Amino acid sequence: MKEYFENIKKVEYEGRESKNPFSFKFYNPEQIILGKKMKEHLPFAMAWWHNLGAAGTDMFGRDTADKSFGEKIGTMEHAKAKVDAGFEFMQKLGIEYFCFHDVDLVPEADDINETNRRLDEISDYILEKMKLTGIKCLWGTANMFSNPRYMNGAGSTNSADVFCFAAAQVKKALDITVKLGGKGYVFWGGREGYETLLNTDIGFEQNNIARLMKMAVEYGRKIGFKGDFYIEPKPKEPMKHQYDFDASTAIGFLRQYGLDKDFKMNIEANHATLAGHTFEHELRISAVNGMLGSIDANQGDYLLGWDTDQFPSDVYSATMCMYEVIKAGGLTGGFNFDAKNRRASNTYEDMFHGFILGMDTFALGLINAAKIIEDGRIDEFVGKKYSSFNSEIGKKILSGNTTLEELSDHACALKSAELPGSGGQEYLEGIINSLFF
Ligand code: XUL
Ligand code: CO
Repeated sequence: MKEYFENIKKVEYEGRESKNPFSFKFYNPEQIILGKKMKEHLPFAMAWWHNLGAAGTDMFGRDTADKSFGEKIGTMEHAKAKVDAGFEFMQKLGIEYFCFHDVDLVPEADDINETNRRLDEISDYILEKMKLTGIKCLWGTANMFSNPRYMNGAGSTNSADVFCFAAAQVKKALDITVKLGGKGYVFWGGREGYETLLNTDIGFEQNNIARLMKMAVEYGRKIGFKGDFYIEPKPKEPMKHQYDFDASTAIGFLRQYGLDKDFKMNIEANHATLAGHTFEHELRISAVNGMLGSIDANQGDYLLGWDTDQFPSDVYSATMCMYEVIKAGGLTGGFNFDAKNRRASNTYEDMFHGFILGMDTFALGLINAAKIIEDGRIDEFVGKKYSSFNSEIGKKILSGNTTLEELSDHACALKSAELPGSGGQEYLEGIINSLFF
């Protein structure tokens, strides 16, 4: 069997003092944190599209990296070489999951019947590799944004025929996801939105998106899909306005159409920041609604206004993420590195550096989040902050066993209210720093 990354051996944990660039400094899969192995806290996944596909093309220039893996791009030989290279890559890093779009796996043909045939062929091949290696599928999805037919949307398109193509792609992507034992199925509405209201019927479009999702749930359950459907919110890009703007919007949409029992959120860090939120805000909103499913782990650049999909290096952000995940009792999904190397990081070695950086960043995030939880002062502060609701009147409010009149009488008897107590932000931020450094 051909070895693609022959200069790189299996990447092992060597500790923070190690100068070996192909070692983990913090990710120690077997290390126990809060009673669980690090690798159980952190089910990492490789995104097929970025790692095996993206080769550095941007709006101003063509590929800088070679992702041909020795075959002609656009052929089934190349599709198979990607499988071989991808599994070697995951094995060398100890990554146990992958995520895919349908057309990441095979070149799309002009005739959808031929694309579907190719998907059958490649998924047989992938299944063999999965059996040999124990590597699993985290989630699958259909790319309903690249093909020009989706220029006016997929579920939100104005064309009934195009809507059927979207349905056909979802059906096939579900077939393949189930065949590969995927834990989840993602809807990311890249073109489900609008550029101008002058040509858009929002109500019509949203009803149709919900119809497509409903049929996906019905079909998925019929063919034995037991996992979660996910919406991956994003406010914009490629569209000016996307309907799944953020977690709150997406959750409201799911509830409106009765889809909330089958769907959860797949929260992507860089999408959160594009929506004007922190990553942890989106995670918290999902968690309090019982819909925190999976994570696309990456980061943006605060000086740029688009989705840069960088490998996570911000330990503070990763810590806040892991704090939310642990508090929520873990994910049903995992941590998919929806991240790509910078255009100038164009070597095979850089592919490994990206993942080593991301995995070490999340390991540090996990270690730090455990420190915050074990320390207990943040929890204690928050507990005290709301403690007035343990009083007689507070308990009445919480139980719903009161009226506006009674509460008004309470206020009038007090005549004026004391200030509700310091928010203590600087004190709490100081605790975080003292735990980290
Ligand atoms: C795009 C994005 C997608 C989804 C899957 O911003 O994040 O790759 O993760 O379609
Ligand atoms: Co994503």
